[in-house]
Amino acid sequence: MSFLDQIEPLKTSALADIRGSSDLAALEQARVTHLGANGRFTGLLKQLGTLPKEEKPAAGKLINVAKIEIETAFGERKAELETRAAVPSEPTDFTLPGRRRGIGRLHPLTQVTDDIVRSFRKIGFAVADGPEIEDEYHCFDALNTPADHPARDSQDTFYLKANARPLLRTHTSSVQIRVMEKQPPPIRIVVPGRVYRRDNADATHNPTFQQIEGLYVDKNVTVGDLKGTVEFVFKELLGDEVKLRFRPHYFSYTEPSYEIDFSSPLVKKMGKDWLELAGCGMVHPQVFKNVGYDPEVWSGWAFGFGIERIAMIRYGINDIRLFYENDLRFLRQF
Ligand code: 2NL
Repeated sequence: MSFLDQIEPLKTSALADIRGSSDLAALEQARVTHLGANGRFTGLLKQLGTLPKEEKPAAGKLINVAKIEIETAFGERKAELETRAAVPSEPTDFTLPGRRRGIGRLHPLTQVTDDIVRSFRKIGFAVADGPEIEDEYHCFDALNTPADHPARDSQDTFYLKANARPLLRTHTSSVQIRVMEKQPPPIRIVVPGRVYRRDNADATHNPTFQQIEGLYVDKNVTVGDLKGTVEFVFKELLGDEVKLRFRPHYFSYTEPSYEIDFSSPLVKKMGKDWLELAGCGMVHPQVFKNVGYDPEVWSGWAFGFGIERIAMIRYGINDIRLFYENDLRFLRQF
C-alpha cells in the first residue's frame, strides 16, 4: 500500500476508537494507541522522512490535516466524558435537610488565656509578644539571675547551640525586658506565651507550658496596687468567693517577693486549705538599672503564673498532659 493510502484507514480507526471510548480511561488508552510516542499514527509521521523529496509536501499536508482531525475528536470526546462524569448519577433532592458541619471551639488553654487577658484589658493593660528562642541575657542576666545563681538550675532549659547559647525561654519575663528596653515608662503589659523547662512530664509538669506574666511600671507604684490588681483579676477568673493570701517568698528579680495562694470551696473539697497560684513582687532596682530606668524615679510590680495550673483548678483537671494529647473526647468538654 502506498504511503498516502495508509493515512485514511489509520485515521478512520483512530476516530472510531476515540469516539467509541466509554470513559476517560478508555479514551486515554485510545490516545496512547494512536497518538502516543509509539502510536500508530505517530509511526506514520515518522515514515514521512523516508519519502522521495517531491512527494513530501503533499503527503505532509494530508497527514497534518488528518492529525488535526484526530486531535479535535479527542478534545471533543474528552469534554463530553468529563461533563458526563461530573453529573450526579441520581437526581438531587433539594428538600433534604443540610448536613451540619461540626463547629470547632477554642482549646481550653486558649479560653483561659483569653479570659485572663480580657480582665487585664479592662484595667488598661496591653498584650505584648516576643521570641521563644531567647539569649541568656534577656532570659536570665537582665533579670538579676547571673550564671552562678541557683535559679539557673531550677529553671534548666534547652540550649540550641554550644557556643552562642541561644535557649528556649523559661518564662515570658524576657519579653518584658525587651519592652522596657524599647520604651520609657509608664508600662502596663501582660505577656502570655509558651515557655520551656527541662522537666520530665508527669501529672503536674510538662517540658513546655503556657505562662502569663504582667508588668506595671510608673511613679509611686506600691504593693497595695499589686494586691488590688491581682485580687481583681483572680476574682473575675475564679469567682467572687475566692480568698487570696500573699506569702513572703524570694525571686531574684523582685524585692519584696510573694507567692500568691488561694482558697475556695473547691480547694476545701480537695482536702486543702490553700493552693499555690502565682508569684509576684516589686521589680528589683537592679532590673530597672539593667534596662536603663532610674530606680529612684520609677517603681513597679510584676507577677507570673502558669496557665495550665489555673485551667486545672478551674475545670477540675488532674493531669496536665491531657492538654497536649489532642484527644477530642477531652477537648469537646470545654
Ligand atoms: C513564678 C512567678 C514571677 C515575675 C515573675 C518579673 C518580670 C520582670 C521583672 C520582675 Cl521583667 N519580675 N516577673 C515576678 C515575680 C514572679 O513569676 O512563680 N516564677 C517562677
